[in-house]
Amino acid sequence: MATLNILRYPDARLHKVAAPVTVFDESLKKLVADMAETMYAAPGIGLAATQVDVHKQIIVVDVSDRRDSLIVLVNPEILESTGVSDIEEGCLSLPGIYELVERAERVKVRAFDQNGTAFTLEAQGLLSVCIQHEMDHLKGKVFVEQLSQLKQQRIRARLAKQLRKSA
Ligand code: GNR
Ligand code: NI
Repeated sequence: MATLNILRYPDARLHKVAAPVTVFDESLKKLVADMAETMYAAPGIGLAATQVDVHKQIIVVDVSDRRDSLIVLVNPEILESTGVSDIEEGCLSLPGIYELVERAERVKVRAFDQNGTAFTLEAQGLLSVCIQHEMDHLKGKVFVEQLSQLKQQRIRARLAKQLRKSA
């Protein structure tokens, strides 16, 4: 197992659109294990393959307090979404930035696990928001891009300042 490098916003590779997984082989299982290790080490509650510069539809999520409930979603699809959730989001690709994003409160998702077994999942609350956040990464979207231009400008200024301080 290995921890992977997480791309930081702004990086053009975060805007690549992920392709569906077509082969469920050992290399997929290794990538999923490395993504999980990377997410737990960060620490984060989710990670999309896009963030580690792999442009395939693969997500790992664990919103449990004990960090023992890993969910792997390959080729996820939203079947239903209802309600409106306002949960403040963070992102490992934008450390230190937390913002409210409008999301559905509940989603019903169909996906495959790393073995190629299909399943459906009904999620609400933080799990629902996290899955929607990760699925946006697979489409090449970062959560701050849903905010007003003014807020995005402020975030870019904050990130530039962080970068200058760490230099
Ligand atoms: O660790 C993370 N926390 C989080 C909090 C609220 C909503 C979404 C998230 S996902 C984020 C990890 C990450 O960047 N995933 O892409
Ligand atoms: Ni993210």
